[in-house]
Amino acid sequence: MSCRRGLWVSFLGPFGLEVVAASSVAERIEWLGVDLQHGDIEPGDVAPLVRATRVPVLVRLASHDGAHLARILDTGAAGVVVPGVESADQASHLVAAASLPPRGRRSTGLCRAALAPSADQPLLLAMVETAAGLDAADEIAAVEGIDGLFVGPYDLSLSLGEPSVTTDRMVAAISRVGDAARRHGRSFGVFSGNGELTTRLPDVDLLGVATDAAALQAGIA
Ligand code: 3PY
Ligand code: MG
Repeated sequence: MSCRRGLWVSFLGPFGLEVVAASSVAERIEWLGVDLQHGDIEPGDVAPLVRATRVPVLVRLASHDGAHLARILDTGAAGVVVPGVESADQASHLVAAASLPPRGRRSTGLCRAALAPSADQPLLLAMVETAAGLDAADEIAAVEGIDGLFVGPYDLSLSLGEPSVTTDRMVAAISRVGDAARRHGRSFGVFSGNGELTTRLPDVDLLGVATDAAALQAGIA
């Protein structure tokens, strides 16, 4: 997969996404990360956002709760990004929640996902953003049904006690996660939001370039 650039959405509504789609760089935004962990978006906002855009929507969940995960997949989102995954056991629990039988125990029903073409194979991306997650990156990537590892460098820098996301140790840690993903044939993503970090990253499949809030602030400035 070549590098696909995404915008992280923490407060925009459907009209905001239409404004993004009408911007001069719209064709360079290839996916949206809708954030339920931080920011101002509630689970009930997700389906209208999915409807309002033509690009795939990856939803960052608020927790590992299986019912929460399944409800979000019911919206027809292209996938979920699960924060703070730290073990193969947690990854297996997420796979079970995200997959229909026989692989998992996700229930089927007449929901929006049943009408959407991508509904059968939503992506399950595990975030690596703690020291424990970093140590477990290889075993998480090895779990069948995990489609990719996605680094959260800001939490990871806090967990590792690093003063910024651009230190050599951070770049090495992020590369380690990328190596684990590649070893198991998984996708590799990073939220960056930092130009210097972006230039120092290894090859990534999914690059979170900026948040909507940062883009608005930069536009105002
Ligand atoms: C982090 O850097 O911790 C993130 O979760 C980015 O979204
Ligand atoms: Mg984080």
